[in-house]
Amino acid sequence: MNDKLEKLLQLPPLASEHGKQVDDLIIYVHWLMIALFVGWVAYFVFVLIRFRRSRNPKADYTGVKSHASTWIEGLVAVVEGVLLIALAIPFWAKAVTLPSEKDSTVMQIVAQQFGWNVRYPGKDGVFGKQDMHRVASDNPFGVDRADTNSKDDAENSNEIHVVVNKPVIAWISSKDVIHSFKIIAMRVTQDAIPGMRIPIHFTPTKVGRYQINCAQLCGNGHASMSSGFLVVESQEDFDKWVATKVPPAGGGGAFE
Ligand SMILES: [Cu+2]
Repeated sequence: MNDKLEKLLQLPPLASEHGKQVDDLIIYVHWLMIALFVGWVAYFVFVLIRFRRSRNPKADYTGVKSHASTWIEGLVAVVEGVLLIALAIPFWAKAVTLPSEKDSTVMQIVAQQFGWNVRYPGKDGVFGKQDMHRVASDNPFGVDRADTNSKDDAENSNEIHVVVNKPVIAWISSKDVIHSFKIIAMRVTQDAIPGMRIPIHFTPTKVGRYQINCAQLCGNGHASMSSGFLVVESQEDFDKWVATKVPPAGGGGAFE
């Protein structure tokens, strides 16, 4: 039954571990909406016939005495309560609990008008020092290039690579206005807000190339932020790629 509704809703391809739960919640909410729609339409038709003019030439000032509507309202509230307490809240608790950094692909993402910048901590697993006064068009992360820890940090724009079946922790921020980092296939969306670093996590389950979208209208070039891509690949391919994205020593970084 759920599969049928899933086909009818034409949910986009799914490539992350938790995404099934998102889809299930969407489907359960739709079942509730279908039940409400059918109920309301049936009631509407019943009222049109039952209280038609020819049968009720004079207005009835007493009105309805039955308490059926109260019971039905109570039932709808119970179903909504179950969706919220049994599904949505535990799901949210999971969404805000980060996996261990050691077992994850960790990255920072800074959105800007109009694109996505990504930074990885490199082999040492430690991000180099950052300072907001260093933020510039060629240094969206404000990295202190002289810091030893930043020497092996990798940077790139508009293409973010991750490892298949390995959790991803991404710290989302923005350089200018509010953007929203959204990858439909991963079922993740997070606003990118200047001055805040907000972590998200997900585990990609299928190798492939997935579009990144900006889900907040952020200016003239908003639509062009869809030219960002998430590439899901093997650990081996990821290691090779990340090594090519480490700026050369003495160089100014990937954005110059
Ligand atoms: Cu944007």
